[in-house]
Amino acid sequence: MARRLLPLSSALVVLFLLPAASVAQSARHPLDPLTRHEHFAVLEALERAGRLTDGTQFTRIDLRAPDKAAVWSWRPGMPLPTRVAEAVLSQGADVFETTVDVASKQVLSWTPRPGVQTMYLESDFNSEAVKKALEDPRVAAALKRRGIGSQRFVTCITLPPGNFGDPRFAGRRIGQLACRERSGYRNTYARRIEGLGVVVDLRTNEVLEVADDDVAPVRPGGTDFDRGALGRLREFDAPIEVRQPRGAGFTLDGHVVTWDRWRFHVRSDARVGTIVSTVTWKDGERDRPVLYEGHLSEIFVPYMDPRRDWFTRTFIDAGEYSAGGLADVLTPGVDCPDHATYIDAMVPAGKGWPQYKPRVACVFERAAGEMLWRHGEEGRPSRELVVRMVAMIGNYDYVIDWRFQVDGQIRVSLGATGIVETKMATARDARAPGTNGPSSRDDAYGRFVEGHVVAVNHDHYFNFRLDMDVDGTTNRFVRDQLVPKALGADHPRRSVWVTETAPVQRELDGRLTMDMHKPALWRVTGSRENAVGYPSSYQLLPSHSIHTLMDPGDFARQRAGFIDHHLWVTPYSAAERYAAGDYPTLSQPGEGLPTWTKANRAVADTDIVLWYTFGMHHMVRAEDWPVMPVLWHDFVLRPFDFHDRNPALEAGMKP
Ligand SMILES: [Cu+2]
Repeated sequence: MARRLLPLSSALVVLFLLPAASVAQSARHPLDPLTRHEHFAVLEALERAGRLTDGTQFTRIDLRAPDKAAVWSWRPGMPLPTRVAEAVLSQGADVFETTVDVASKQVLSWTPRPGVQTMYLESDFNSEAVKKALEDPRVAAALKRRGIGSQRFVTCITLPPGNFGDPRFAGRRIGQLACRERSGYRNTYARRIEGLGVVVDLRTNEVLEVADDDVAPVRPGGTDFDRGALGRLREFDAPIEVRQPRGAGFTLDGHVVTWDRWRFHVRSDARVGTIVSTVTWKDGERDRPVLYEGHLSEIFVPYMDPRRDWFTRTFIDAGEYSAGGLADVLTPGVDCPDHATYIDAMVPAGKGWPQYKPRVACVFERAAGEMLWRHGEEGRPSRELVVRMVAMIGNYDYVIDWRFQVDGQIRVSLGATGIVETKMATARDARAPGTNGPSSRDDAYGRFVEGHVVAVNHDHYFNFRLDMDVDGTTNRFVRDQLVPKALGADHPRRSVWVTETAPVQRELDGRLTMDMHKPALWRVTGSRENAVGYPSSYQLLPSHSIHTLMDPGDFARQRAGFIDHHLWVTPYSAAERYAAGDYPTLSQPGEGLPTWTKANRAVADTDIVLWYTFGMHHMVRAEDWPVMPVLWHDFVLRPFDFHDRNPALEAGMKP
């Protein structure tokens, strides 16, 4: 498309001006991702140790988190801590975790993980079992009932159907078929083959179940939204140009970004996407720690339709679907502004070969004409530094922005866009003007977005892992509860509110839920004091969120048990990174945070991690179809007595 292409002359200029792609030949920082050589060293070490088989499939090859204290005390010019890689691989039904010293190419550990399943691989989505299922006479008959005589245009993939404790499926690697009939349209979400629930075993290629509930014919037509399909666009007359005539206002040195008072390391992890680490704020001559590591930890998207082919849609997206890398390749000029700088990554393909993935994150400065602060005639314009990624998971696209701000705030914005999940109406008549009466059975669990297409109700939950290190690793989590205080009967006012601040001592007390009727601030305090003697702190200012409406006994809810609370506080453990556990594919209930916190470990005056979940109930509107405008939610890490006064007071543009 013309809009995405630059004229040749400016494309050449861009090639020369942009910093080199950041898949480096050698690591320069303790947290730098594995280089191509290091990645390959893992494969060589495993081959030499006789651990590789023809059927070995890798779901992870990455740097093992180095010792945190060593990372904080590291300075440029010092030797790097020993580089150890961690890998997860499967051989048939067996799953192994292994660690490798990449310099000496020695296998350090080899650990079987019985009873777990790795994330879905390309080979699972397009498994041989799909072919077997389509050959099954029951499936052929079901397609015929839907008016599909020929299977030539039918394409199916398999999706993880969750785990509902069905003993028939215990221990198996199962998938459920999701089929569509192709046509001349690109958007096939309006061309699903509905009511057909086929469960297959992805290892044995057996067809385990064929359920044919409701027959809905695939309708002619489709709903494309590309330029060609739309024809003439609504074009704007007045261009807006964003240029940085003196070049970028930040430096990207390897993976280290320096901008204004901020300095941090950024990399793209295959499973969780962008990880920002060792985030500090320069205060005079000191770089004061704020956040050791922040990243998305898990996504959970349960659908709310009881039918056989829909109730199983309870996706634990990051842990189930990120093989090949969660972060999608960004399109310059569409996903990021023209002046953005890009970060590339290396992800393992199924066989473990390092696969280069360009533009998985972008970094840019943004000024949108807003004020940083004002009073009367005095004020300052605002700007911020954005680190962006987009996770495309099936039909949905999630934009994740880490926004570093001049006033010391880190704002994390998550935008949901893409295509909503739809099913075909089964009733004879499509929804049409004049039918605004009682709902048909077709929109009992969703809403019509066009004649025969119903978008199914669902939730989205996002958990972020925030390893806060406010002025060091010895931190407390405190709640400032706002409580009413009665004033005497002789006072003209009946009451005011006051604050009661108390630290949380143990992790079971750190499981918190937002409640507008019981307002409280959530803060992590450090060991420094500001000018008036308060402890330095950062506040987690939550986003709009939801309480789940799923029954506590629902397996799907229990497998994503992190959604039971908006916030969890745990002591730092390098092994705890994923809120729904390391292996959420077809997992058992209770993995991840519910299991770890059972020990009720102490969280006061130690190194702590916050796990914050926000979400939305999605009752789909017409405007979300055929592609959804970005819906943003954000939360803020906000300095609170970290400074002695407004840290943006003197921020201004060089003349
Ligand atoms: Cu949605």
